[in-house]
Amino acid sequence: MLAVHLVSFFFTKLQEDPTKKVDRFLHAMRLHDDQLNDISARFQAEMKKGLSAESNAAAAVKMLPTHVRSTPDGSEKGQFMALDFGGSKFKVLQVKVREGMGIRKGGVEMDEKTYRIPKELLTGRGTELFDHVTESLKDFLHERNISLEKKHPLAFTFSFPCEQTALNRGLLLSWSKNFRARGLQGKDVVQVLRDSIDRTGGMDMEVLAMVNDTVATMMTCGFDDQYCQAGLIIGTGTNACYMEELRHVDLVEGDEGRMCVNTEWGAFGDDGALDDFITEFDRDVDAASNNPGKQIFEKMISGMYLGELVRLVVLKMAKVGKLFDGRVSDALRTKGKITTAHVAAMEEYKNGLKNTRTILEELDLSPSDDDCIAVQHISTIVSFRSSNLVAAGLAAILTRIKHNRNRRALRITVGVDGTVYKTHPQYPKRLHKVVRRLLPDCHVRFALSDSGSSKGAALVTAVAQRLASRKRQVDETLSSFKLSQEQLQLVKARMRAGLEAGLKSKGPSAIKMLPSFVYHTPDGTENGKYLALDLGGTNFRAMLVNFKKSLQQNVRLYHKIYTIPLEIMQGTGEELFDHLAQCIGDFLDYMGMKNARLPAGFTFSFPCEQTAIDTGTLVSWTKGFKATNCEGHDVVSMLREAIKRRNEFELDIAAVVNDTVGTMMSCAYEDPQCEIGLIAGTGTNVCYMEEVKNIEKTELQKGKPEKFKGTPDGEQDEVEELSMLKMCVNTEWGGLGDDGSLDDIITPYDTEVDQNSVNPGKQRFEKLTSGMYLGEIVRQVLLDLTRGGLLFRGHVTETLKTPGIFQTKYLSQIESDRLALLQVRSILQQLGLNSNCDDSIIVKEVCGAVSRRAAQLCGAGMAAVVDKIRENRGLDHLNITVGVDGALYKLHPHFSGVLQKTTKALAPRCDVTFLPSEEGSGKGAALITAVARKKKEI
Ligand code: 0WK
Ligand code: 0WK
Ligand code: BGC
Ligand code: BGC
Repeated sequence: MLAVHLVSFFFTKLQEDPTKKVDRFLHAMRLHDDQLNDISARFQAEMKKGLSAESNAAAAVKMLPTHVRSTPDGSEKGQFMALDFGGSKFKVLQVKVREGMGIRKGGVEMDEKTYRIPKELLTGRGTELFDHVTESLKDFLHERNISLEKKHPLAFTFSFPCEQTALNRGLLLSWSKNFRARGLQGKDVVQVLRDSIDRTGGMDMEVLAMVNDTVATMMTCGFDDQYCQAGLIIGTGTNACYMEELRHVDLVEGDEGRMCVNTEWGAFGDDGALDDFITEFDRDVDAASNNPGKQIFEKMISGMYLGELVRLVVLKMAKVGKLFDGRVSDALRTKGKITTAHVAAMEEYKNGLKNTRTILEELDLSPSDDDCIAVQHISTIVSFRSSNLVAAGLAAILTRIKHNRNRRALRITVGVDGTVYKTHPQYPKRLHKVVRRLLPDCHVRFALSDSGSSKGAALVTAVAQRLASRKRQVDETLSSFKLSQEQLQLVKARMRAGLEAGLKSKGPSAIKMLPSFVYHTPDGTENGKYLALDLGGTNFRAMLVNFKKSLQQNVRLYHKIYTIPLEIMQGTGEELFDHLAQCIGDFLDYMGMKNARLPAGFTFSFPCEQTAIDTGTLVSWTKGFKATNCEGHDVVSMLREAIKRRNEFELDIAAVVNDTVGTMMSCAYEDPQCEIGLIAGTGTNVCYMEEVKNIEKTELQKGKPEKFKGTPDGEQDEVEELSMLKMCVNTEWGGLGDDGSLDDIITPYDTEVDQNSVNPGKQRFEKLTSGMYLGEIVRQVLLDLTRGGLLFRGHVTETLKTPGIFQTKYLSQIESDRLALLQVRSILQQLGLNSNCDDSIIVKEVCGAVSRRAAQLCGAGMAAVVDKIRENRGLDHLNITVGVDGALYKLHPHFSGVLQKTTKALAPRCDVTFLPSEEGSGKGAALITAVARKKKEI
């Protein structure tokens, strides 16, 4: 009896367990965890390669930026048409998303219809394929009585690798799966769709977003589960996407926040990275595919190929006599005869074996039970390898997310879709199990996208719509800051008219054109020590300037800066000048020159009417100054009295100059061609050397300089001389527009700033162009955009309502190209403004629009000045230098460039060199003082 058992045992032993035979035959396909971890590590390396700008071009795994920057945040709403193209089914849908209610709460309604795609179109002309798509869309509209007139936002799920530069722009890199239509590779498929919609006609669609099916699947599941940060398709094809840190996505500007990356992992291995895992069957599948060498990873995993893999294994085992006693049928030899659906059927719990027999008999085979077990096991191994490879890829992605977020443990949800995952009985369980085994410290949840990806596509479109409408509204708001060439020409003409009027009219003119009594630029003979006092826009500066004959052109300077507290700026004139006197005292003390009784030049950066070089009556304060009892008074006397009151030191104030004049002189010391001084700082202003004969409003002629007095010989050369005589005129161009001449470009934001200023109605040009006001204009625009819900989620914070909170220096920082949006956010943070990435982009845009207009307006003004000088001198072409100072010109990243370009464009017959002044206007004031003293000595 025992003997019988032994024989039958060995016989069965001999009669080997069919699965063992298959295990051995397919050992290369049975991957264990080390191998999976190895594949996972390889894929992580591929991801890095794809993300980095240097190695992206050569990378097999393209890591395509999708421009989807956030998963759903519940604010999405609207009605959308959607096209779901590229999977096994082509669907046209209408999706209705209602505000803030999750899917479970029925927040999204979908109405869909699947349309067949005739086989020939898959390999026909691309335009014909898209026409079929748009004709189906039109048919759906008809069938569902959806208005053909109304403009419908359209969400386009296109499940092929596309290089996207925006949500609604994507170049097709290559077809995959069973699509091979001609003439579309490298084309922007969104444009191709638009053209096809126009060709089909009779409907109005706005294609707002194109997304990959993985992205749409992530968004669909993300609507309900905020942990959903990755999308996975295991269908006809396979692919995955996830939310990557933007700073790692080199191909997209900005490193703030996150962006969804479509990995296109189907191509993993196209560069040979998986060769040691490729089996002969994989090679056969690839060789017979319509894209050999491509999508290697996909061909080991996805539904389009699993059935074929099983067929080839069964065929091979049959050929070598390991199945069906070596008998092979034509059907078994025929490509595609075993489908992935067959594989799934073979693996069904209960009916798996029965299905296997049915399927094999349908292939004209007559399998034995063992054959059926073996073939079923082949299916198991092939599909098991598929889920294992997906698990390895997913493990790589989730590990990367864990590192990105610096987490020891990660809780995440993966949105999944695709026929293999949905219809293969064992697939999901196997996948989940292996993923959790490979990632013990990750809590991974798989969310099945139960209604396809179009919901997600609609959500992306909702975001795109919101972003598009916000951009439209922001552009509209900023359009009033965009000045056309014609408008700038007009400003130039009005500036010119204002200069002319200011030279003529004795009475008040918008542009005051104040004579400075500085007749010529320095001639380098200046010598000695001078004290230069400089009351500018934001601070007071005392400076010791020492011109040493011996040191060619070499000037020694020592200076100290003192702030002017607001209460002093807006206190009494006495307090202001006492404060200046105290600062001077401190400086002289610091220099040990209290008893030096130095000759001093006083740079006073406010409009002063002068009748001589050492007197100046303040016409009106500007730039936030409002000290009382100063306007209409001689600022030199007020300073002298303050010094006397202090009774600590003495000064010989020999000259008072405007900071533009001081700046011109400082720069003329370096470049004799410098005959214009420009300040673009807290305030804005320009001076230039005007022909005395043109300064009609004053009896200057009568006031001809000493040296001309009484020279007996021949009036002629005197007249000649006189006509050649020039004097520097402080234009005070800041006043342009005070007569309403700029009302057509002044925006309501400017009016608001002017109204809130200490000198409403005054200095209108300055309030459009200078540092004191640009920040306020930006704040007004940001307020308006926030009230419109376009910014900071519509939260108007106290901070945003605080005048002066947005200093102009922030503009310079925010607009610097080097500064990433991150820094913009931190500046906003410092201001107590919580912003997201989109907010930062808008803030940067607003700052850019405001500063660009300011620079253009100054450029238009400068064009008027240089053209006037050119015409004064009857020149066809003028070469001239402008000495410049001011924080806006010097520190703003774009201001000076735009100003120069605008001047060039509007005054093409003038070659204007802009020379930033090194030591401010102090040296200039000292030079003028030196000249003034010399004259006094004569
Ligand atoms: C259903 C989605 C579609 C995606 C498809 C993939 O709605 O966007 O392309 O899943 O699975 P497949 O149909 O290729 O099996
Ligand atoms: C530096 C000059 C000073 C002038 C100032 C203007 O020395 O005279 O007032 O530039 O620039 P702000 O300080 O207003 O930026
Ligand atoms: C395509 C992917 C797509 C995947 C799943 C692949 O062949 O390249 O873009 O996401 O199939 O449909
Ligand atoms: C003043 C000018 C000064 C300019 C630049 C303006 O507010 O009126 O006198 O030159 O600011 O500081």
